[in-house]
Amino acid sequence: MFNKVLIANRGEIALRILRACKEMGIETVAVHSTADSDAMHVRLADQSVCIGPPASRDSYLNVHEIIAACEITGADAVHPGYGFLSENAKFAEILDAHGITFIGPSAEHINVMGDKIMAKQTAENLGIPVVPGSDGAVTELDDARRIAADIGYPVIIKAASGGGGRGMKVVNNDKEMATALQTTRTEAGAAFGDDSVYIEKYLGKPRHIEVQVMGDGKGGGVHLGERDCSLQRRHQKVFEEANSPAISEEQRSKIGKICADAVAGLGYSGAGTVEFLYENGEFYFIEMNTRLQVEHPVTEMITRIDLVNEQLRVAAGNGLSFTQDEVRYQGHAIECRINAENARTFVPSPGEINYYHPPGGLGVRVDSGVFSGYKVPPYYDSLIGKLIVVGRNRPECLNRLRRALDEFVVDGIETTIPLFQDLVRNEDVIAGDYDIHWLENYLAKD
Ligand code: MV4
Repeated sequence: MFNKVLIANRGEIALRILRACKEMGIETVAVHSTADSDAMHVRLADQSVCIGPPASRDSYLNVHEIIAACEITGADAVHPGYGFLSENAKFAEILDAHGITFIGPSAEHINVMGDKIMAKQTAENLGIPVVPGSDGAVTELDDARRIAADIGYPVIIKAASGGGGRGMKVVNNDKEMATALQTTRTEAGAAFGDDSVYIEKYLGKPRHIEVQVMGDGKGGGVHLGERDCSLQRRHQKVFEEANSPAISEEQRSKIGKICADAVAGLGYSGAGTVEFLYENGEFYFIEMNTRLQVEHPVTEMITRIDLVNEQLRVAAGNGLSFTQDEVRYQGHAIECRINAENARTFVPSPGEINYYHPPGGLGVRVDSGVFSGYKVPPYYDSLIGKLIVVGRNRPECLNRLRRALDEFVVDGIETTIPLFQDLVRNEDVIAGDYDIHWLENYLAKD
């Protein structure tokens, strides 16, 4: 196992990684910007190194400073968390060249999944069901029209280097195709330096369901069931649950096995998420994320498996601590992302939290680095914590979540807590009856 892990991230995920390291007897190094000197994970780490000014590109994205911090402290591995350098293949390569372990998959797997055309072709070759569409990139209008006629309108044009909702356009008929193809390609070229686009059948009312996978680094792969992340706004997830209220046990093991076999077939190492759109009982692959995700705790709460611990084991060459047969789903878990934002407008609300009191009790987990007196800096995304609640079943989980939200006090700034207090009393949410457009329609109503 590693002696010392450098945590190349901030906020709640830095603390999450630090906790796993401490439980495993691994020393920790926090790197931080000047805006995060008083952060909880910096205080709790064995060592800390200031790597630059507040702007991410000068600190959390500054590869040279991070490598220097590894060398100064003698860290033998880096955990990138999510965001920042977590899906940067170059970073993984540079660490490797310095003899430092990147806690994540190989640079090659990061690269393949970063290109959405390659990712889809790879997924299809591995037997994962994909959205019907073009076989690779489309450049010619004639080809685009022929493919659209084949699969039927509406279709969606997506940038190969996009993902997460960037660089997409829905096309409703042949007349719209010419301008849509042109503008998506131009915009993709400008935004990503790559104007490759591909075409898919547009699914109108899908759910967003993702399967948690892990490669053991020795050619084996497992899955840990799915998460339903359909409740989102502007491609930012807001509320996630495991398991999905829409998926049966048979569907879970069927799609799970397909993903686990694919991970094994790839020789993939570490944690990953296979993202699907789910409509009319069918799964359609859209993307694969090659990192730990924000919403990983809902999977942890129902499987009781520490995903960060497993990432560290795999990266150190020790394999997983469990087999597929040992994965059991117990109860139901829901996560609410607590953002420093107005609960209706989502306008950021940085500043000092003058009083903080998190909820507790049976089945309640709060992953957050904030405390009374903490100042939320204005430079980074506004996630300040996550409330994760587990119950023996979904109704019990929702009852517990209602009571936990009512206990939660964050004074001095605005947060998304009031939105969740409304959502957990909404009949569609209670029934689990929602798709990827539900939250935006709900917010547009008043
Ligand atoms: C789609 C789609 C409908 N049909 N692809 C948006 C983010 C990126 N991961 C893929 N996205 C979508 N791809 C087809 N063929 C609708 C979306 C989409 C979406 C997907 C997941 C979660 C939220 C979403 C919100 C709007 C659109």
